This record gives sequence, C-alpha cells and structure tokens, in this order.
Amino acid sequence: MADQSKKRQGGGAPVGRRALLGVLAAGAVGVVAGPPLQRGWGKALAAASQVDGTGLTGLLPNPGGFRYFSVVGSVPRKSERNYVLTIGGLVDRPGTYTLPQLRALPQTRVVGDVVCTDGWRVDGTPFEGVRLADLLDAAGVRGEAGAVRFTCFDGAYSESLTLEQARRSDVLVALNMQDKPITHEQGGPVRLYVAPMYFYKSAKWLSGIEVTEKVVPGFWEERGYPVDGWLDGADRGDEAA
Ligand SMILES: Nc1nc2c(c(=O)[nH]1)N[C@H]1C(S)=C(S)[C@@H](COP(=O)(O)O)O[C@H]1N2
Ligand SMILES: [Mo]
Repeated sequence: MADQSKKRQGGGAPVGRRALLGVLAAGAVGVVAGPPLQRGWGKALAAASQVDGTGLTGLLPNPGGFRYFSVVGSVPRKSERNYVLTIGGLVDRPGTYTLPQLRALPQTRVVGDVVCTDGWRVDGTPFEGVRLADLLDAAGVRGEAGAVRFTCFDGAYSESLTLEQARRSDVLVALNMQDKPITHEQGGPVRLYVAPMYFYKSAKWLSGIEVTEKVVPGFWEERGYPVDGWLDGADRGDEAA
C-alpha cells in the first residue's frame, strides 16, 4: 500500500495525501497563505504536515494514538435528539433509525487493528454496534443492487463498499469505540467500522446508507485511493486476492 497515498497531479511529482489535505484545509481554516500551486508543493507539504490535514489536530487531544481526521473544518454536532440514519436506494423498505432505535437492535463487538494509510495504527481496538448486514436485511436489498454508498453529516465525506463486502460480519454501524460511546471528534454518534480495511473506509459522522447498482467512488477514491482498501493479511473471504 506504500504508493497508494500518492497520486499524480497533472503529470508532475506524486503528491501525498497530506499535501492534498493541507490544500483542502487551507480553504477551511486559512492556514496556508496562498494557492498551493503558486507556493509549490514542497511548501504545501510542509504546511500540511504541521496542520495535519485539518489544522485542528494540534488543538485536540490525541486519544490513544488516534489522529483526528476531517476533510472539512467544522462538523455539526448530532446528539440523542437530532441524530438520524437514513437507509434507502435499491431497497424495498427505505427508512430511518434514531440512536435509541439503533441501540435497541442486536449489538456486535468487533476488535480490530485500526490502520491509517498515513502510517499510524492502533491495534486491538474494540468497536460495538449494529451489523450493517442486519440493516441491509431489514431494508430488503433488491436483486439489481451491487454496492452500498455511505454519506456523512459533515456534508463532504463519502465511502462505498461492494454489497458482498458490506454484508461481512465484521462491518459495523458502530456506536461504541474503545468501550465508550463514539465521541464527536471520532465520528460520533455513529460511524462505520470496516474492520478488514484501511481506516479511510470507516466513514465518520455516518448519516446515509444508500444501496446502489454499482460502486460509487467515495471521497478518497475520487482522489486516487483504491475502492478495495484491504489491510495486508485481511481475510478477504471469497473475493480474489
Ligand atoms: N467523515 C469522515 N470520515 C472519515 C474521514 C474524514 O475525513 N471524514 N477520514 C478517514 C480517515 S483517512 C481516517 S484514518 C479515519 C480517522 O478517524 P479518527 O479521526 O477517528 O482517527 O476516519 C476516516 N473516516
Ligand atoms: Mo486515514
């Protein structure tokens, strides 16, 4: 996976995701003074590594090795009162779930190694929540469906899985992380947890599950990341290695 965080920009030098995040963050928090292409990617990269993609990292605690990631500068808070998860698309019974409704469903615990493509990892992290497969079954996935797209209430991030991946028992609509309710900073109250894949697949601030015919590339996939974000050594089930 060493090279997957690089992406070619207009035939020039490969640009790391940090630089890209720095560019995105520049608009949001105004850390980078000028347009990065004028300033040169070297400077943008230096700035990006200081602001860590969001400009917020330095201001936030770094709980147990996790790094805060957001592609936008600020994300609205959702709570008990106003959180809603929508499930729709190619299903027979589209619907919504509140937090109490999600908590009332059978909960599954998955302990996995959290690995970001930027090089940090937190091994043996417990997550708890509802199996995505259960929500898909309850909604009644139609025959022509082949993939699932996830959207977030940050208004920007998205992710996708094939239907086969989405139905794995180690893919959760997670409510707890490290045996506590997921904090706002870590994508709470509800985030996706895709245990066998790099952590960019685990969308924070999850608000929508849409069953689609084909995979719709997510935020990072549109910027050069693979749709199949398997961790090294992940059990891919029946999928070809
Ligand atoms: N909505 C949203 N989800 C996201 C991201 C993001 O920027 N926005 N970043 C992804 C990446 S690259 C990682 S490593 C993890 C970071 O999760 P953390 O902030 O809880 O450490 O969230 C993933 N999910
Ligand atoms: Mo990441």
